[in-house]
Amino acid sequence: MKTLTVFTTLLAVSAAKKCIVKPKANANAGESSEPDNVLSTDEDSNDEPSNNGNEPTDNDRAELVEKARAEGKLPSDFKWGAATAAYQVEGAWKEDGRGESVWDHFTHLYPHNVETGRPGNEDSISGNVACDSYHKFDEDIKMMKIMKANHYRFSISWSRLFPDGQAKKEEGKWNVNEKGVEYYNSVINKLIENDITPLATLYHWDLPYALHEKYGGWLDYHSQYDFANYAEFCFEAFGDRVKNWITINEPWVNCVSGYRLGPGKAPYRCTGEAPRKLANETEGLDLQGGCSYEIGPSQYSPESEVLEANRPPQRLEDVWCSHNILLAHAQAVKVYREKFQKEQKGLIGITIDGEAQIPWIEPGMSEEQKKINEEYANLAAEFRIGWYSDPPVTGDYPQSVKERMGKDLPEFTEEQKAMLKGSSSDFLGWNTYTAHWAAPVEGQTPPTPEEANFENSKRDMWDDNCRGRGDGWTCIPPTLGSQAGSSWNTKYPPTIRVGLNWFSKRYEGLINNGIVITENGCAQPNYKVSRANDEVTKAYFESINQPEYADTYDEDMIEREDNLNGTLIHDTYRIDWYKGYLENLRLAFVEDKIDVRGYMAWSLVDNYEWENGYETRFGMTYIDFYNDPELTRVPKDSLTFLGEWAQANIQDF
Ligand code: GBH
Repeated sequence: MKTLTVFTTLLAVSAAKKCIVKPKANANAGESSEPDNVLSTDEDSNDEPSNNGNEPTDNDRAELVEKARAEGKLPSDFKWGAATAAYQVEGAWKEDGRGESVWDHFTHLYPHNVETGRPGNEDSISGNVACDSYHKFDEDIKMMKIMKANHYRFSISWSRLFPDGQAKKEEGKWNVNEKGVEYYNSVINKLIENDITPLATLYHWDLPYALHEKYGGWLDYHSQYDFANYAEFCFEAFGDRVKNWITINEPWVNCVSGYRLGPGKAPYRCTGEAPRKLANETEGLDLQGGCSYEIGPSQYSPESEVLEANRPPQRLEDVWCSHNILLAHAQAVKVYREKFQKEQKGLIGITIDGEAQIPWIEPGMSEEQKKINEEYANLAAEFRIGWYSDPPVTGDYPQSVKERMGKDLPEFTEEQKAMLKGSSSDFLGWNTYTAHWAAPVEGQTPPTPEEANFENSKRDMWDDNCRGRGDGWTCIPPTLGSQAGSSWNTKYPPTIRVGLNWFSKRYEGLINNGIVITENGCAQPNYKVSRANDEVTKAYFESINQPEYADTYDEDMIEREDNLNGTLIHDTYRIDWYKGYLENLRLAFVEDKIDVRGYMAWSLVDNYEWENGYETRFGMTYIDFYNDPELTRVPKDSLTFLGEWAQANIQDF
């Protein structure tokens, strides 16, 4: 509680504040939901679907919310479940006509970019097999039951449906891979048979490789149209049963990790300062790991500037990728709104990531300095989060981002702004894990309009927990919270409450069906993560009277791959994580009156953790990827814990 008082000034949130959202009925599995104001732009207001009489009215829901708050619980229509993503769990990478995605292509081409692989074993560095959910989905459902999930968030693999990425409908028939359609139909139908509502993500980073080769993927303006066509197919084929759609998962990660920071995420473009020093930084293909120079003919912009194939990474690729992917999101929503939503009555939105920004504090710091840091925390949040969440809500980038980026920031046309505006007004998905410190960089001034560009845009602010190092990498201590099992994955439970307040205040009245936490979770601390900072972190938190956030742990918390009787199954650190985050979520709903409608734990099962491979385990279910050909699902203690938590904290559960 002590810590939270520090944030309240920043947030300026009063408990009595009106929530951003109008109430709505939740979709039950397989039933159609009646979204509130799904077509909320002014021109569209006539098209608003009418309540068919079977759904609770606004008043009913207001009552239900009030009752839940009075009892200190989440409301009975709360979306409760777990999340996964196609490439991380499905496997079957070349079965039944699936096309290659950028992840298949680049992990195979650059196996050294993935940790913990077994030399010579391609499956150990890729999602070739992963959890084999393609064949073992029934086993996954059993795990959902243990946590009492009423929702399941999964993603659809674009290249499983359209191997070359290009969906076309000719004479009423789509050029789709029917086997892929069969698979997703069976996933959706099984969920519904089990009273679990499907929450489908259309894109979780697995771009069809053919589109990368054709025009450089997200670097090209045309990607938005290919995405919208693919989305249209999905709405048409699955929308009778899927009533909750997420267009894009984490545009920041897809674009910044994929095209700038590299070689973290496919397609491993490295246009900025690379985190790991690479053997070959400037030219040619480096098969020992490193940046990819492989790219097809590409166009950056509508002006169709044709760029040469195999060109070295260019400055601002991440910025253009972000621009195009936000447009892709909006195009897909446009298709849904115009052709499907009225009849199908589902909800659609984007899922963004981003660390809530916590104003840096020091013992003895003046009130004035605290205020300055609070302001910088908001500025940093506008860069880290608002850059991606503003366009789909308000229709444009934040003013601060425009001013500081200058000409380096692409502009949306008026038409695009209109299309973007409200494109995530049904709900906003937020993946939350960690928080970052924020403060000004000492001695630096904000860039003047003449100096405004990408490089200068953040020079006077920490937008990371890495003091003065920009949006970078391994953090200089003290980290914000205890170190979980991935370099960036620190445990700081208040982040979820701080972030929910930030969104709620910023988008007041603009989001009709609340915020859904579409991911939250941790990797059990493991041998790959250095705990060198722990003492420094501990001393720091003690100095500011918040020792609980240092949360140092002993060796027995560290996961050992060879000890099945240890934390691999008895994952107390993860249980603690969920306890802390869920309590903060509950308080955000009950006390701050934030309209938060769902929580999806990441992840249902241990899975392919991208460049971190298989020994960074985020699952609530254990799988022995290397020794067990059956890939048996073994529930961890946290899975049962979550079921119990839901029972105790969600109304009428
Ligand atoms: C999610 O993203 C993904 O959606 C999911 O697929 C993944 O398995 C899961 O997390 C666990 O990793 O590079 O220091 O600037 C995680 C959100 C946000 C975490 C960006 C890493 C980068 C920190 N990510 N963050 S840094």
